Amino acid sequence: MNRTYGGRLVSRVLVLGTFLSLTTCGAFAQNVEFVHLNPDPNDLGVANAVAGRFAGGGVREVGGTNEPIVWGDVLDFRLAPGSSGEVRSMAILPGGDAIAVGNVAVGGFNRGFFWTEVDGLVLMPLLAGGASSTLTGVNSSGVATGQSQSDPFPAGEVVIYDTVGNVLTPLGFSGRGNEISDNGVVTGFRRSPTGSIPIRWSAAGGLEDLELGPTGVVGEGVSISPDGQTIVGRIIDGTGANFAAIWTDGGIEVIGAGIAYAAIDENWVIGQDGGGAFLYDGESKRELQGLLEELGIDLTGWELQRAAAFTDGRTTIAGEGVDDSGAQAAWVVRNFSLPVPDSDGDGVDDDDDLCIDSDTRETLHIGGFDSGVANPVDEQGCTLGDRFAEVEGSFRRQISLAIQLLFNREIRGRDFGRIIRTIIRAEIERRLRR
Ligand SMILES: [Ca+2]
Ligand SMILES: [Ca+2]
Repeated sequence: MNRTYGGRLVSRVLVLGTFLSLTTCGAFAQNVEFVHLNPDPNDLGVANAVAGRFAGGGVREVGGTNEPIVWGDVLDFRLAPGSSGEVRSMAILPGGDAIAVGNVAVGGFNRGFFWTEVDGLVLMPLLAGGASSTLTGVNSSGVATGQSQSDPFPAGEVVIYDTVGNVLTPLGFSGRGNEISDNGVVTGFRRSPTGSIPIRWSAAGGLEDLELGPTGVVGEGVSISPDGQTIVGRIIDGTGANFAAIWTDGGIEVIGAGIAYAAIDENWVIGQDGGGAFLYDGESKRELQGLLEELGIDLTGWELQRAAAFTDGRTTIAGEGVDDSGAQAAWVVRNFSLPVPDSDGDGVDDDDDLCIDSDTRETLHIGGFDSGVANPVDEQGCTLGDRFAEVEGSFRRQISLAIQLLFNREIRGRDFGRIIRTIIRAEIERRLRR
């Protein structure tokens, strides 16, 4: 514990400097926050995972080494300085500590590891007859999955590794576990003579193949929702093209080109397609970059290429892309929510707009006549035009509205005169038409 407190002390000393560097390229709008995780121009970032205040992935430094790294909000952790590797998944343990898993090069072989702030980096033991391994997923109990070379399966056997009890369990088939849900359901792929088959595995249900759909030839489950109900990933058709797929009890749903990388449930899935990072909301795939720009985040010069991981329910998303200097960059978005539409385009979101279909003409029109008076929108989303539309056809109510606006100092005397003249013109026209 002393070490932990020591670490916290160092963190406090470094708070200011690191916080500034983290937020240099951050933009703030409403509550949404976009953070460039590796703003140092010497670092190139990949974000595969996010958990609580941490995000993890890989970073390539000037020396050309892809190191595994965990970015914190106050302190970054280089898990294996000078060694190549990558963080693949993260979770928050019951005590509140973050755990990261991934792989790191040791003596020419990739080795699966887990990392916590308290224990640092710990290599996963090897199976008999194996030299290499990787860990790709971890859940909030510290149970991880991946693959390890073994005697019967030199290409790699799917394993479960309980990092808390240090228990390594081979599952008896060739393939790789990619992610494990909080209730212990594993997804990934198994190797077959025809290629990779997406799978679901649980202690109770054993190994099941997932459907490939009408066009899939091979595929893999990339991730699984925390509750174990929704698996996402990809199928690959006969031409080699990727299609993002969602598997539930109801079978497979293919949501278009690309790869799905993470899911909260079948209606909240992120991934990558030809347009870059996407968010699928149960109805359509939408470009994350466009959604963030709608929320006021300035992403000029950026290209968000992949959305890779969620945490904190639906509100935190991590991934990578190209930053405004053209460098590969890892990013995290916090406090995200879908932008609320502004149907009438008056600048007031539908949720707050009392006049949902405003008259947004620049000037106030009454009975078809242009008064020439400005037609501003108020905080409730109603324009002067909306308010006159409510009393359309009543000369008396139009006049009293104009008087009320004058008394409330919403209009000036000159505008009052113009409005009264317009009301009279409209009234004369109305009577002539009778
Ligand atoms: Ca509006
Ligand atoms: Ca409105």
